[in-house]
Amino acid sequence: MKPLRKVLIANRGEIAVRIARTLRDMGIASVAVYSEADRDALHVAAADEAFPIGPAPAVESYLNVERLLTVARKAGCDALHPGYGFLSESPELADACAHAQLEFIGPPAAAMRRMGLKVEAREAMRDAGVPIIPGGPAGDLEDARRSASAIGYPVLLKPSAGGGGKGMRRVHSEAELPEALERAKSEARSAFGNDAVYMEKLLDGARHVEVQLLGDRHGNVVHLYERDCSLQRRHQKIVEETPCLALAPERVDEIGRIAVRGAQAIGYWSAGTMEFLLAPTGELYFLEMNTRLQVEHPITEACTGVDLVEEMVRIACGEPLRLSAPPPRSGHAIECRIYAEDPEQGFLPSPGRIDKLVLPAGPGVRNDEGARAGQLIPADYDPLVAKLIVHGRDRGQALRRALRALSEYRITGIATNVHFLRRVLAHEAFVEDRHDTRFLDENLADVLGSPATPSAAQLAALAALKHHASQTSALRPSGASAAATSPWVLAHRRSSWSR
Ligand code: MV4
Repeated sequence: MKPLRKVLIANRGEIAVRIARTLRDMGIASVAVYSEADRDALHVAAADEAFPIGPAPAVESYLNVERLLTVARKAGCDALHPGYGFLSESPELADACAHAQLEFIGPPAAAMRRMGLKVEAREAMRDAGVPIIPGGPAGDLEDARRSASAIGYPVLLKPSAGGGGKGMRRVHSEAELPEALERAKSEARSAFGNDAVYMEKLLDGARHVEVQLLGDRHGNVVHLYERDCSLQRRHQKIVEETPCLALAPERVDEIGRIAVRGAQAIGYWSAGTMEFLLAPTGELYFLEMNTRLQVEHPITEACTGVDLVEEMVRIACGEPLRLSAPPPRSGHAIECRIYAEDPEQGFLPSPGRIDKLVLPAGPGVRNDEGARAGQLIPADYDPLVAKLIVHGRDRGQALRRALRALSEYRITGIATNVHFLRRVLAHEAFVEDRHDTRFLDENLADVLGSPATPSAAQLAALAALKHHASQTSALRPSGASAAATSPWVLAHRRSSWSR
């Protein structure tokens, strides 16, 4: 167990800044890398040293394993943290680090390989007793027909090498199958360089619930509860929260135990996330496993007090987990992703130089920002500028703090989605916790036209959310909608009764 002295951060933006902060907390030196587009970036200033790695296009810089390893050698690093995105789920990078005598601050390459192939991942999880969505092969039309008649329409064709929702295709009847299969294969080929697809039963109206895992190199795995990431737009997460109020506490224990069992079955270590679909019927099914630190990890940190990056570093050093069971958690946390994009123009990315940048502060507010005033937001990368993480004693307080914090941002020079986020959080479907994964895509016009400041009635409802929300999750049957017991609805009823 040798302590680390210097870590290469193989990433950029807010996650590189966030990793640098924990390394400094731990007394470990940090080394940033930057492309030509990122010379004045905040992550360069946040690290102790910084080295250029090439031109703006990611393939010539942040995705270039050789250049990263050259910098690591030159700077005398003894470990590498990949962050998320870029090379974070590349088993080749993990192998290359091993060859270069660099600790990879992430999971074993074999687990990354296995979870990257979706059919293999399904089989491994099924064998471990993790519930998977009914499905089957769809290698050719014959296979696909047979699978579909076994599981029943509607079905979903999914790319075997993909993930994250890209290239999925719904099929409602056998008549649609031949064309859908051809299209799914050609999309898979162009998106992932591999035309293999498989089939699953289509589950509609589901919520996206994921479980945070931590494992060490000695076979111990614990979970740190769930996150609800149902609020998405075109497979891009926008708002995440924990706990998931649609899951009663005993279901949280159940899904946590299932996720731990799945991770142990593949010899997992480091931080990882198991994604599940929570069907309207209350059934939970494995979707995929993300073998990296996730964008939304800070909400788990807010409720558990665990620094996940610190734990990843200790695990990479070979230390045993400090937790033998999930730690106690408290309150409710919400994350909002601040993007450089213009919701009024179809969410067109809005790169450019940030002129003014004022971040929110005050009770329960954490900023994980990736930029500062005067900095260029390059067009070459993901337009995530910052993350707002709020924590409150319950969902009502967290939601009120999120709305207050969003109103404190002053960002000029680029367009952002801050105002859109206020509309989303103030929308009654979100306040009442009635949204599913299709909510934004199906109600975008409504959300774009709705007020960004809650009405007097909604404010009263938000005040009434108080302790109520965390209690209803225990009382409500699993999977049942919150609407009937929603404090927002109750507040309305109360006010009309009292008149
Ligand atoms: C599904 C599904 C419905 N039925 N699979 C999208 C991302 C990828 N991880 C899997 N995804 C889905 N798989 C079956 N059989 C619906 C989705 C889905 C989704 C899942 C999680 C979060 C947001 C989503 C948005 C649209 C569709």
